[in-house]
Amino acid sequence: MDNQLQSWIEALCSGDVRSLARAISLVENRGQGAYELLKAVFPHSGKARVIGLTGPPGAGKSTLVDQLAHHYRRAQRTVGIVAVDPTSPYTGGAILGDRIRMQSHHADPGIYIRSMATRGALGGLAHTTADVATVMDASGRDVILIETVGVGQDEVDIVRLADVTIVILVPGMGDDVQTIKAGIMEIADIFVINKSDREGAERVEREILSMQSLASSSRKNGADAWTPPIVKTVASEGKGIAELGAAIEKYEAYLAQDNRLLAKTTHNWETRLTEMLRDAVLERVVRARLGDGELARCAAEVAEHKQDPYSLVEKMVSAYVKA
Ligand SMILES: Nc1nc2c(ncn2[C@@H]2O[C@H](COP(=O)(O)OP(=O)(O)OP(=O)(O)O)[C@@H](O)[C@H]2O)c(=O)[nH]1
Ligand SMILES: [Mg+2]
Repeated sequence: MDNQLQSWIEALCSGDVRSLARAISLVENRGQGAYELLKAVFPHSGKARVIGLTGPPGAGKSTLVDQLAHHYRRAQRTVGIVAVDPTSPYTGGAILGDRIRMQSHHADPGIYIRSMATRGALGGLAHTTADVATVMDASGRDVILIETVGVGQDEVDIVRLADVTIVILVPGMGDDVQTIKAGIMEIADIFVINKSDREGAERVEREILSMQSLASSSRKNGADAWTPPIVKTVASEGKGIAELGAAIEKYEAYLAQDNRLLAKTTHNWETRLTEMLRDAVLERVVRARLGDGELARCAAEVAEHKQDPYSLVEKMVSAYVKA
């Protein structure tokens, strides 16, 4: 490792915010030396508590993250926030809103906020987010909060990087609870019903409870199985935050037993390694075999049935991967 990189990493691991910012930018842009940095940083990571928050657009995720950040700061714990800015039209204006809301932290170096755009990331978003979290972790942040919009598989994947996954729902979603349950219901370690000041919070709670009872009767749960608790919050007023903090702590205690955290992390790494491998191979093949527009040309040939896709993929891969 060259000296420059070494002193950069030393500064980063001692908590220097400018080194952290530089490292995150490099990792996010996948700039030259990004992997070198990640390799060097990884051994210093693994100490932070990573908490993922997901839920539909506008559910109050940023407000809740903001409140949780304050909650942990009161306990003298340092916080890193990764906000994945969705490109969805719903949230075109929310990014600015996030910045304004999060300004309340700006005076506090104990909170470091980074927002990331989902734009243009080809399958790499989950990795980039994970890598940014790793860098924050290595820099000594005690708690890392990751906000994503839980509407698609990508977001589910991102949240799988977390030790604790919080799924946020709001009243008035109607049948939406049913619609989204397939994607994000199973990943919740804790449910939050935010905007509980609005009508219908009880109804959402009932729906979650009935889904949970369905799930537990169809599954052979051990007596020690975790049933995600439901916490009602009014994030904009800071209500329910202490209860949420307590629910997180309870889940952490659960994870600490019987090697559960290690088992969970191992499971997460299995998924991540598979994805990393897939991307690495894909990148090699794409970069080596396919020049500009080549993939589009191949796609056109397949679409016109001039080529079969099976032979095509076989040919591309076999040139680089020896059987
Ligand atoms: N009534 C009410 N409004 C809330 C509550 N929590 C947040 N809000 C408001 O809901 C709006 C959206 O909040 P955000 O925190 O930006 O929601 P978000 O889920 O981060 O939104 P996106 O990131 O755009 O998906 C804001 O105007 C908040 O002030 C709550 O508990 N009750
Ligand atoms: Mg937000």
